[in-house]
Amino acid sequence: MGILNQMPPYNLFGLERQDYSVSRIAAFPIPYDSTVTYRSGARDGPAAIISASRNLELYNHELNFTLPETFVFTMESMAPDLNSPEGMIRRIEKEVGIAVDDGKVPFLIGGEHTISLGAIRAIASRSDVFSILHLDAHSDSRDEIFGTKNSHASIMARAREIVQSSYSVGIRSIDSESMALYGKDMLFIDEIHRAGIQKSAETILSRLGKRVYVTVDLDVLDPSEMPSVGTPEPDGLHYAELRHILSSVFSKREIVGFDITELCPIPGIVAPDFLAAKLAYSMACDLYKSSEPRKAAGKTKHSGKKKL
Ligand SMILES: [Mn+2]
Repeated sequence: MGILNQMPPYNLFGLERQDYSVSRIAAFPIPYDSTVTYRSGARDGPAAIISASRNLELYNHELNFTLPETFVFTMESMAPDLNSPEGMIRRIEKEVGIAVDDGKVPFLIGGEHTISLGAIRAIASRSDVFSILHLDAHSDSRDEIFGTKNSHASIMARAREIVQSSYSVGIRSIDSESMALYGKDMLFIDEIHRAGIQKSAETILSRLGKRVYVTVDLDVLDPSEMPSVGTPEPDGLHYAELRHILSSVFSKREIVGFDITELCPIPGIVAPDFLAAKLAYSMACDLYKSSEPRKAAGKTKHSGKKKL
């Protein structure tokens, strides 16, 4: 029994009712940042997003509806595997796989970008083909860096080995080798500036299959709006532009999973944390609007309180 005047519960969006069995989105907070190459601290990202999200209105003014309380279920934070990035990716793949088997759409809250690979593997091993929409300032296409093939700088190199199509958007930092190999599968920030956001969103849709995994590295945004990232790059997308792209993709494609990564909170500067929380909320609302909640598929394996 709780007290009468209590703060919203500690989960994504501070939802009063949490019921895994009827939820559509399984949100996985993953406080992991072992392979970052510059400023660390993305391990604090999930807590900052959840804290900020508890202070958001559940009424969505943009879409004129209120997100149902049970649509999103927040899992317990996943413990990091400090042994190796590969071990961490395997752990994420296993946990996310259980949720996918239960008919959930996984939503990873990072944490560094490496975590996406666990979800991409889990979904790929269970389902038909899907495309990856990769929103990022960096191409993340290094085959290897600092002795590992599984770092936040290599996630798209690994993802391309798994899925048949991917499209990277907002790119403005890339090495010449990756440019030669994969440049054709990228929409660079200067191209977006020239074409405008509406036309760019159409181009993005034309490059994606029917089913899409969406991965957001927050450094795709301009550092003036999103300074709280490990490796900021000038001249990024504005929040409204990112929202335009995401709402167009969520409304016109089947979303098999999505993530928000690389929030690296700066003490005392909370606006970026709220931006990330609002982005998470908007994506959850987009998913609700675009698909009738499916019936929970058969038996439920995750208790929702599972400890590793
Ligand atoms: Mn990046």
